[in-house]
Amino acid sequence: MAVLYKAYSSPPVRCVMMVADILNIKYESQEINPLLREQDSPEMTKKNPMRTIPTWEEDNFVLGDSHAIILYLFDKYAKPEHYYLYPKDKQIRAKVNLRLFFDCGVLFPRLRSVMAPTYMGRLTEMSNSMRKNIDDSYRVLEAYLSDTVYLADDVITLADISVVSTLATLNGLRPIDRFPKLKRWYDKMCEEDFVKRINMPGAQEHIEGLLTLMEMNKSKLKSHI
Ligand SMILES: N[C@@H](CCC(=O)N[C@@H](CS)C(=O)NCC(=O)O)C(=O)O
Repeated sequence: MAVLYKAYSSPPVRCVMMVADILNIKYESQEINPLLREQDSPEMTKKNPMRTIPTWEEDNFVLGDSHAIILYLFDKYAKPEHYYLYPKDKQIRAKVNLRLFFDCGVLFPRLRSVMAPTYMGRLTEMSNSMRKNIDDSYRVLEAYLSDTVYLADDVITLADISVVSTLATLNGLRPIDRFPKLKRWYDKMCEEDFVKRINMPGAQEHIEGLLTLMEMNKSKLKSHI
């Protein structure tokens, strides 16, 4: 059986879990604690040299990066009733790809730039430049929602599932309220059963964890003055 190396609070892990749920894929979970850097063990480094979760292992084949994983899962497991997730139309598919690259290359790294110093005990609150960078990426998503109900099409695609996993944490740190189309899209996504069941509890855990660590960092840094 396939194995997903995961921590439930991780946005890209939640993305893979949602796609696996929609495609009805059974897998075993192997918990990895990124705070203890369990992803750095020699065994995990061999499996995924990027040393990140999610990591997917199946039949001696190992894949890192949620975006690569969900495309693989779609290729391998999607049945005709799932084809809407990654439409055959070349231009819509290109739009899905663009949004996936945006999440991978821009949106998630902006969240990660808050996560990493928080975990390292250095961040007590988000800086202005962090807030500005996050707002800039919200502006891009707002523009992507100009012509379609969802991010790449009028139906949910892999792009929406990828972005909602990152956004659910970001929204708890920097609310999207000033971006009306994004807010409408997010509220609609939050009505989906798989988002309610899989994404939101993990996101809540992630937000609370980050805010608690920021508070702890404040007291720790104060006591060093
Ligand atoms: N682009 C990657 C990002 C994965 C990632 O950075 N995951 C975090 C947890 S949310 C992680 O493993 N961080 C450990 C590290 O970067 O050292 C993906 O989509 O899977």
